[in-house]
Parts: sequence; C-alpha cells; structure tokens
Amino acid sequence: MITAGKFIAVEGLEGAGKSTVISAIKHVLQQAGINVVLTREPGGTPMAEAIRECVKHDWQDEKVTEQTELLLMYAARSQLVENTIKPQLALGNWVIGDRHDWSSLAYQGGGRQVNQSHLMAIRELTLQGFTADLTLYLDIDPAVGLERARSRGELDRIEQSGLAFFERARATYLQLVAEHDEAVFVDASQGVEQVKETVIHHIQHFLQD
Ligand code: T5A
Repeated sequence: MITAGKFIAVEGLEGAGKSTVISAIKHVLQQAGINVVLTREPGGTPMAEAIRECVKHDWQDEKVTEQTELLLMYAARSQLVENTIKPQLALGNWVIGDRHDWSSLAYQGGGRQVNQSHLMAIRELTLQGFTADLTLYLDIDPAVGLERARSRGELDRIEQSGLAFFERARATYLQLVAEHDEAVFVDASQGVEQVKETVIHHIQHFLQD
C-alpha cells in the first residue's frame, strides 16, 4: 500500500535523454496506481518558467554573471519546491523532476566553479535539507550529448559553455553518485530502448523497497 508521495529526480548533461526516460518512468508508476506529477528545472511554475527564459537566453552584450545564474537557479527552485513539489508530495502524489539540485552542484559548482561555501549557503537557504528520494543520473560523454542537443537546433547560452565546462559538470555528477546511496548511475550512451529498460528496472526495484 502506497501512502506517501516520493520525489524522483532525473539528472544528467544536455542530450543525456532525461525527457525521453521520464515518460517511461511516468508510465510505470501510473501502471502501479500512482498519481504522477512532472516538473522541470529551472521552471515548473509560472514564475519559475519566467526565470527559465531569463537564464537560458543571451542578453545581447550584457554578460550573465555566474552569481546571477546561480541565484536564479535557486530562486526558480524555491518557487517550485514550495509551490508544487512539497504540496504534491503531501497529497500522496509522486513527483518526477527533470533536473533538480544536482544540476546546480554540477553546472554552477563544477562547471562554473563558483565558490563552494557560497553555493552551499544558498542551497541550504533554499532547500533546508529537502532532497530527492531517488536520483537517477544518466551519464553521457558531453561531446555525444551536445551533438544530440545540436541535432534538435541551435545551442542555447548555457549549452555554448564549452566542452571543458561540461567535463567538469560530469565529474561533479560522478562524484555525487559515488557519495549517495539513494542515487543510481545509468549508462546513457546505450540505445534509447536499452536506457529505458535499465531505468524501468531501477524504478521497479525502488517500488519494491
Ligand atoms: N541548469 C539547470 C543549470 O545550469 N543549473 C541548474 O540548477 C539547472 C536546474 C536547462 C539548462 O539549464 C542548466 C542545464 C541546462 O543547460 P533543459 O532544456 O531543461 O535546460 O535541459 P537539457 O539537458 O538541455 O535538455 P535536453 O532536452 O537537451 O536533454 P535531455 O532531456 O536529457 O534529452 P532528451 O531526452 O530531450 O534527448 C535529446 C535528444 O537525444 C535523443 C532524443 O531523441 C532527442 O533528440 N536521445 C537519444 N539518442 C540516442 N540514444 C539515446 N539513448 C538517446 N536518448 C535521447
């Protein structure tokens, strides 16, 4: 008998296949009789979606500073966690997040190399210990992931950050997975069907726990 909602975060670099596997996870959970709510970060509420527009795009010659980028990511997260994720979990629904906190640790912390103690202070202010019950990390070589993203259209401001940026972000993700028992590593270089099969296997295992 399922009585409490759970929060599953799906993480990974651009083109890792997060959106692709999320629909498969939703299907498996619904078949188990669970109400599912999908979110994405940055975004997921009207205000957080407006922040997403701000943070993903270029502002002509105006540089988006690393501090601004970090603060906007956590501002959007605060709106989403307090207005959507926590209330949905309280109703007993499950939430699947297309990205969550680890994206900031990987992109702003690893990729942009922002000051760690500042990052941790903003994180604590925003989340106050709130974490995902399960994090699925889809691992992809950045060059492969960016090529997948590029095949869908032009790269946005963050996607143009360069390979070294994404290599650092990937290294942070790998470190986070190694440090957290509630995280699962998925090799996302495999074909779509194989990746989905692996993810579904982990979800079914999680459901049995
Ligand atoms: N960001 C976000 C931060 O810097 N800090 C933060 O705190 C947060 C929350 C968000 C941007 O913001 C940054 C990260 C991002 O730059 P986004 O659009 O939400 O942007 O995230 P993206 O990762 O850019 O989204 P993508 O759509 O590129 O990645 P997905 O969802 O992982 O990939 P998906 O499923 O859309 O697939 C991409 C393409 O690859 C194909 C798909 O068909 C699709 O065409 N594909 C595969 N091809 C071959 N084999 C597979 N296994 C495949 N899986 C998918």
